[in-house]
Amino acid sequence: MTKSSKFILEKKWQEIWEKQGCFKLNKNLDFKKPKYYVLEMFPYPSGRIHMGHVRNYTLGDVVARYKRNCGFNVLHPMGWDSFGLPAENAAKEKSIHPETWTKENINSMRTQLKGMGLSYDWNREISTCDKEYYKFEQKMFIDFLKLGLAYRKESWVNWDPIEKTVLANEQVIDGCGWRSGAKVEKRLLSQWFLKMTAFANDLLETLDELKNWPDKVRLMQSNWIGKSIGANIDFKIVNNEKKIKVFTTRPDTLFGASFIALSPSHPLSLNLSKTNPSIKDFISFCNQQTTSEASIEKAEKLGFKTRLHVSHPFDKKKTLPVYIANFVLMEYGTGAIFGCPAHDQRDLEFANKYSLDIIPVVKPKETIEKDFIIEKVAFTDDGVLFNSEFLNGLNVKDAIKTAIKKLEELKSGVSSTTWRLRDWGVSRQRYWGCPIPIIHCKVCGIVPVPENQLPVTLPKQIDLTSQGNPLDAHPTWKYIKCPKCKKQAIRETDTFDTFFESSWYFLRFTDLNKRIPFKKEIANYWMPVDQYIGGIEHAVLHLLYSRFFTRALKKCSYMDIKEPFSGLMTQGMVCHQTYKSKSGKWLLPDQVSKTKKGLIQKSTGEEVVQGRIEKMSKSKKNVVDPEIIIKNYGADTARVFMVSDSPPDRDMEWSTSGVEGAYKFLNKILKLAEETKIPKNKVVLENFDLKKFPIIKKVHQTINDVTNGIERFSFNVCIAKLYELTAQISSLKITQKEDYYLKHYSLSILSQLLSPFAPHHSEEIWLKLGHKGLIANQPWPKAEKRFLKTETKTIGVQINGKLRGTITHNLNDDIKTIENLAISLKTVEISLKGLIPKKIIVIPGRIVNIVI
Ligand code: ANZ
Ligand code: ZN
Repeated sequence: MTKSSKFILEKKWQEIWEKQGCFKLNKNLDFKKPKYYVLEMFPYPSGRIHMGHVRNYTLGDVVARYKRNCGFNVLHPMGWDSFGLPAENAAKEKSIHPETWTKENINSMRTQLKGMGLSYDWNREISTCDKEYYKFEQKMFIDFLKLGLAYRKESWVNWDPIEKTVLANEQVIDGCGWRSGAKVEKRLLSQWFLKMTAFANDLLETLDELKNWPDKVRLMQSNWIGKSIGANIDFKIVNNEKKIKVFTTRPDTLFGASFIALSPSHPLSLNLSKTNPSIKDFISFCNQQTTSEASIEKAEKLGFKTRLHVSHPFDKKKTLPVYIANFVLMEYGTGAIFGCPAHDQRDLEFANKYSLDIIPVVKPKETIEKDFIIEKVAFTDDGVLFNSEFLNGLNVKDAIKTAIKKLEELKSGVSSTTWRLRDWGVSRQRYWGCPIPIIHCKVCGIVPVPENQLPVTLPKQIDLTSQGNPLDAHPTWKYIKCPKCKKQAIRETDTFDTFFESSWYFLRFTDLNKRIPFKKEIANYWMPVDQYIGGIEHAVLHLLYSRFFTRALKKCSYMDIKEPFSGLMTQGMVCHQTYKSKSGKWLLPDQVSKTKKGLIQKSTGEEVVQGRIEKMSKSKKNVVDPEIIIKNYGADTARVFMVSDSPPDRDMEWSTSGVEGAYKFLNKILKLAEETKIPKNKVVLENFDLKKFPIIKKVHQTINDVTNGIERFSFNVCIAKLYELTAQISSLKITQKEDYYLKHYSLSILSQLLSPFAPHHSEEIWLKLGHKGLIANQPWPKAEKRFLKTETKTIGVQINGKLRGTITHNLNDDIKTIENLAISLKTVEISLKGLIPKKIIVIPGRIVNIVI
């Protein structure tokens, strides 16, 4: 098959699907049928699709097509995350309106996506910059405001000096803006916040229930939410009635305390600065640092010694000096700490710099007291308490409990929990975003825009070259009459963080109602998303915001589901070979040629260094344009190769030989179908002697393997199994009429199993084999047990890595069956002593490990 005819073949099927409305959800959907919601993270309309998109959407499409064939009502939509800074930048560079730029990009990307043969219901396409979309989130914000889930506060914010806007903590990576890479500064601004912390505990605890999420993402979210259990302790200021409240996770180390440190933004620091210019200078110096924890961790620990002292809660004779220190954050705990240099690395660095006492109070069990000296490295492990009166001899855990009890008796402290999670600052000083529906009135204060005046839309005319916030600089837009007192007032000129739009788009897809964001019953039916697929870079940003948002919407009675995504797959990167010239410049593959002497640069003849295989990126010149691949080889080739190389969650290497391989494979099946005669009569499988016709077993084994493979996201295994079946079919010898029948039968099943991966070719084969109707509409083939090989294997069962017995299982048993076999072993039962295992790891045919 020539390359251009491949293009025509694929186009033909895309048109047929579209004409028949194959993937359009029925208006009168049967809600009694089981549902399956497959969603890929929607793209930012940058202009062209890249290989990361191709991988992402192929993965989703395999699942969506498969689930449709299995009889589910499948929701598989696509849309555009279309607000954001690049549109403003393009507007500045090319003098084109952000809206025009965005719409043009959407149009070309939609065409590209359609060329991939993805089974989307294009009737449900949404674009978040469309007022028919964002009008609903303006209403949501007002509802949040009513319930106290949105509020305004003046706070220190992360300021990105290149993007000239505020960034949320989640958007600061290693002290730099997540998009611009600029060093982030601190600024005091009045901002809108969403009360993420209201759900901190639930966001943390429900992570355990998200069994179909990667462990690493759950761990990242759990760290991000950061629950810390400890105590708040009051230190009384000497010669003063006031107290300083500190938060600590280590009240057991109180006898090792040698100083108190306040955050530069602590009210007491600010108070002291009023009468002390040196303190004032020190505080403003600290404010030039960024607010991100990572950079504070790395920066030199600096302090300013005040004249204040506090008394020790357990030892009234002892007093501690009070410092103001740059490493204490106002936003965490109480904004003040007690320093225990022996057992905290930061405190130790601080103590060494300012010659403060280092008093060890916890030592390793075996070490003798006088041999235990702390100089440069703090001791932070568990051990035995000493130097600590009533705590002596206890381990850390017990000492913490005892210390808290004592503090509570003395009324000097209480147990307390602190969270690392902050509320989400959503104000951005940008034009191309959703306007925040608020009016500031001198008389009435903050007034939400009345519902009948929604949506607040952006002014078409805008000068984006002005400094600062473009909406604020607009000559007329912000002036408006106050809806309450009718006096002159001003609109909020900030727009929402664009993560606002992506925090609920999956709900909008369930029902594109004109009047309301979605009908409750319909959202309840479709939600949660059964399989969400996207990049790991969103592990805390988008995924946490969405988890918050659904909870907030539930609280406002929009629907009844709190977790948005029950299954999550984070796909790996698409990588490719890189080349470098002798002088170290990146080279395009086209600039390199292979000679006997090795690789040389075509233009200069100079030697070329073969670089590493790296993530495709423009800067490294190793990008392959999907459009060219699709033009030359067809979309099915790209799709098959995308999944055949490695499991979806791993990085994969793009290679020309791999693409060629997929291309040949598809052509081979097509050719097999062309040569196959369509049998006249139906033959009954039961009548075949399996020994004489081993292909029957192979077909059913393959149905079983591919089905399990898709369910487990082992798409690469599916493709390998399809290769095997193809090889076996093509080696069939046709000697009797049964052979005709069996070849036709096996190819028909093969094309069905292939159809989620290579839908166009499968339709063509299905047609060539004389079947009626679209393959996309066929029920998924069922493996008949009696044809499956019942090979068994004996494997070891371990508890915490120790062998406790063996079991024998059928190779086609599912994980649950093997698990049950393992835990019902007598020896295992005895060792478990009634405990419920934390985790059971089953590798069929290899091993079972029970973790307790
Ligand atoms: C005394 C102490 C002794 C501490 C010791 C640690 C070890 P996590 O686990 O992250 O919650 N801390 C408290 N508030 C702070 C703030 N606003 N800025 C910077 N540091 C702060 O950490 C809790 C510990 O971090 C607290 O326990 C406190 O130092 C410090 F041997 O108190 B600790
Ligand atoms: Zn007013």
